[in-house]
Order: sequence, then structure tokens, then C-alpha cells
Amino acid sequence: MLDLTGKRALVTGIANDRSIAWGIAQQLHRAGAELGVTYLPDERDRFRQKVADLTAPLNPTLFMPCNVQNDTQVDELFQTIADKWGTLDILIHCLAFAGKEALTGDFSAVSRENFLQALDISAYSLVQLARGAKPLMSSGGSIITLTYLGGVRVIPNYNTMGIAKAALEMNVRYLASELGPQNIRVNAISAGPIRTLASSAVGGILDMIHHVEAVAPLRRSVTQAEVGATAAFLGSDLASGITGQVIYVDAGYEIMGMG
Ligand code: NAD
Ligand code: 0WE
Repeated sequence: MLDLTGKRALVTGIANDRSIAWGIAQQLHRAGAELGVTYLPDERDRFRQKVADLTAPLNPTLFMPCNVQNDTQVDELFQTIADKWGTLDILIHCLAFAGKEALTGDFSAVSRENFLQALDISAYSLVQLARGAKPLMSSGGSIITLTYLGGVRVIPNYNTMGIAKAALEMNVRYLASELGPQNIRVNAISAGPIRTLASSAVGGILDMIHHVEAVAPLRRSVTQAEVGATAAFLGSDLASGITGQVIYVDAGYEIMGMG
């Protein structure tokens, strides 16, 4: 049975009730995990109260700011986990960002600045968080990130984010190899397109979802809850033999040759 009681999970990437990370947090909570939640702080702290209110029903025992571009903040996050929890069992990496100009038009037009920013926030951050989690996962653990098919195939306009996801998926393999001897598993979930804050800012996302609904084997798109259920599985002892993998939660879309 899927049972996460006694496990502590840190969830990054909750922005609102459409976030994939929110679907994951709900499923982890349902399976009995104790939750820690991070939010992206800004000058007006818009997200802090929003994310706090949203997640309150899940009784998080840790609530911290975390901008992955701020090394001090990331250090403080893991220091707090060490002080309050002592150990960590599950780490959810569910964040990405690229400048708008890097997600449209000619890929070759991308600036060095936009390219590096996308790779920094969307791919390097997994290495950074895994490094922080490593000493806290002394009795093993499970690290889970979110990726997209655009890291493997060319999807119109995904552009620089595709390069970032390719790097992210390779990070998963190198981290799995390094951390495996410590019984820390590292996997990615490749989700089909879902309407979220990040995806809604992308022109044509609804058309993409409709396309998936027309051609995917299951003839529908996937939900945050379905992605969350797979994350709960990967975080649990049921998945004790799985590491270094990219699991598709996409209604089967990835297998189709005439997508
Ligand atoms: P979302 O907007 O709800 O989540 C993105 C999160 O990234 C936000 O919570 C935001 O605060 C966070 N973030 C951005 N910059 C950050 C930084 N510097 N430091 C810390 N956090 C930062 O959108 P989502 O669709 O739920 O995205 C979550 C993950 O799922 C991303 O990795 C995305 O690539 C992936 N994904 C999304 C889809 C989709 O169609 N929505 C499909 C496959 C994979
Ligand atoms: O990973 C993503 C989206 C990530 C994302 C979205 C934005 C929009 C707002 C990263 N950075 C930004 N920056 C912004 O300023 N997805 C998998 C969803 C998505 O995005 C696409 C897609 C799909 C699917 C972009 C182009 C084509 C398809």
C-alpha cells in the first residue's frame, strides 16, 4: 500500500492552486507525509500569504522562502531543515523559468543572458537542491523533478526550455549514479501539458492541450492529481527499485509517431 507516514517531504514550486506542485503536495499529504513548503519571495511578498493560506489545510511543519538564484536562501532552507527535522526523505523539485523572449520565435535568437537564466533556474537548481538534501537523506531518500517532452523532441516555441529540460534529465541520471550508493533515488516525471500559471502565460497552450486530447491513447490530458499520485509512488518504498528514470505521465502521448 502507498504509505508515506513517518516521511518528511519538502515541496518547492507551489504558486497557486493550479500548480503541479500543489497536486503533488496534496497527494503526499493524503499518503501521510509530513510536509515542508517553500515559496518564491518577491518585493511585495505576494506569494508568501497566498501559498501559506493555500497549504494551511495540509499542516506544513516548515514554511520557507526559496529563490534558487539566491544561494544564501537555499543554505538557510537546508539549515532550517537540519535544525527542525534533522532528516529529509522526499524532495520535490517543481520549478522552471525562462524569459518570455526565450520561449518564442527563432531559437537561434536567444541571448546568452536568457539562455543562462533558463538553465540556471530550471536545471542547475536540481543539482543545488540535491546537494543540500544529500547530507539530510542519511537513511536514503527520493528526489523527484518535473520535466517535459520538449526536452527530448522539438516542440514549437518551447525553445530554450527544451535545452534546460534536456540538461535537467541528464542531471537526474548523474545524480542517480552519485547518490544511489546512499540509497537516494532520483527520478523525473515528464508531464503532459496542463494549464498552470507558467503554461497559461504561453500562447497556444489550450490548443496544445486539445491536440493531446485528440491523439493521446487515453484521448484526454492529465491532471495535477495524476502527476501528484505518481510523485507519491516515486517517493514511497513501493518504488524502491526505481532510480535515474523519466516516467511519462502524459496519457500516453509520448509513444505516438503521428503526434
Ligand atoms: P507554476 O507556475 O505553478 O510553477 C512554477 C514554479 O516555479 C512557481 O511556483 C514559481 O514560483 C517557481 N519558480 C520560478 N522561478 C523560481 C526561482 N528562481 N526560485 C524558486 N522557484 C521559482 O507552473 P507548473 O506548470 O506547475 O510548473 C512546475 C514544473 O512543472 C516546471 O518544472 C515545469 O517545467 C513542469 N512542467 C509543466 C507542465 C505544464 O504543462 N504545466 C508540463 C510538464 C512539466
Ligand atoms: O515547462 C513549461 C513552462 C515553463 C515556463 C513557462 C513560462 C511562461 C512565463 C518557463 N518560463 C516561463 N516564463 C514566463 O515568462 N511547460 C512544460 C509548459 C509549456 O510551456 C510551453 C509549452 C508547454 C507545454 C512553451 C511553449 C510551447 C509549449
